[in-house]
Amino acid sequence: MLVDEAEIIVKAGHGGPGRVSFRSKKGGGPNGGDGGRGGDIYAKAVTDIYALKQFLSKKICQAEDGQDGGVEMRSGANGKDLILTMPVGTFLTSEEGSENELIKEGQEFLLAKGGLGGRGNASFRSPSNTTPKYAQKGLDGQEKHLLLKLKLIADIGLIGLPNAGKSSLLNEITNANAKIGDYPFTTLEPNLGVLNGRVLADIPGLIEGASEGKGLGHKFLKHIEKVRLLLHCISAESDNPVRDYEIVRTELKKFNPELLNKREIILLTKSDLGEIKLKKIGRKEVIPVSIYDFDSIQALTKILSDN
Ligand SMILES: Nc1nc2c(ncn2[C@@H]2O[C@H](COP(=O)(O)OP(=O)(O)OP(=O)(O)O)[C@@H](O)[C@H]2O)c(=O)[nH]1
Ligand SMILES: [Mg+2]
Repeated sequence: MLVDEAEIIVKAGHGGPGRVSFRSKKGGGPNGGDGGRGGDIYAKAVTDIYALKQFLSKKICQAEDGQDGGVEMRSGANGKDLILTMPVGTFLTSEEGSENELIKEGQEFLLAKGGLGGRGNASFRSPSNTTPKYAQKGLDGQEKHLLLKLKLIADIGLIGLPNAGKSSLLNEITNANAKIGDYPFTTLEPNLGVLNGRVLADIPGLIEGASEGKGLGHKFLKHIEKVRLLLHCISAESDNPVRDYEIVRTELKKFNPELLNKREIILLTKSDLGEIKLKKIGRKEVIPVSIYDFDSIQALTKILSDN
């Protein structure tokens, strides 16, 4: 199951308290060491698109606290940092409104800073007070409430009504092994495939009223907000392909009008099933394609490799 949203609380480590202690010999000066720093929490981008799954069972992510300061001026150990892996394409929003995005594999950034350790009594020694009897406590680590949203960074997005043959095409032209069904809403979560280094995303079919929550709704359109090319699939079985096209365009517009400005290639899928009369929609060419027509699949592969 692809988890594309999660809410977590990150708690960086608390700083360890400084120590109050004195050398054992009579009149010995203060020798309490400083507490260790609390561990920081970082986000790190990985290519595993399933990485957000870990947060289903891990809502509170806590880094280690710093250790207490020791005697003989020994500092407490710093708390270990915690690195949370998240897929490339994750958007992070904090409750206070700060935003961040993981765009490249290996990228890291700080989510929550660990608290400073407290100073031990040795560090408060001064000519006017040679036997300080106090030490600092150590500071709280930062705590943040974060919303994580995965926007898959696909290059090409397959869109269309349910049952238009999107997943079948994805399986034909990429290494994907998406589920196919002769009924609407076979695809319940996005499928990804790769063609010559380009990532294709196949999302669940859209229907009229998706913006009001019908069908699987708009939830998945965020995955294609960043693609540079849309492959709009219309089934040759349809009584009214132009209307099918417009239904989907309307839903795109309601989600984000900028989606309409993306380059698109219109495909008339399942072209083996009907006589192909539709050549254009507006000024846009319509390309017939069938998973049973090898030449048409090859032609499509070529078009996508050139685009
Ligand atoms: N004859 C023929 N049937 C096809 C072709 N492509 C897909 N189909 C059939 O059409 C049906 C729907 O295919 P899918 O690929 O699951 O369609 P989809 O658009 O992904 O559907 P959703 O995930 O529900 O949105 C299946 O029964 C496929 O076997 C084609 O080129 N020719
Ligand atoms: Mg599908």
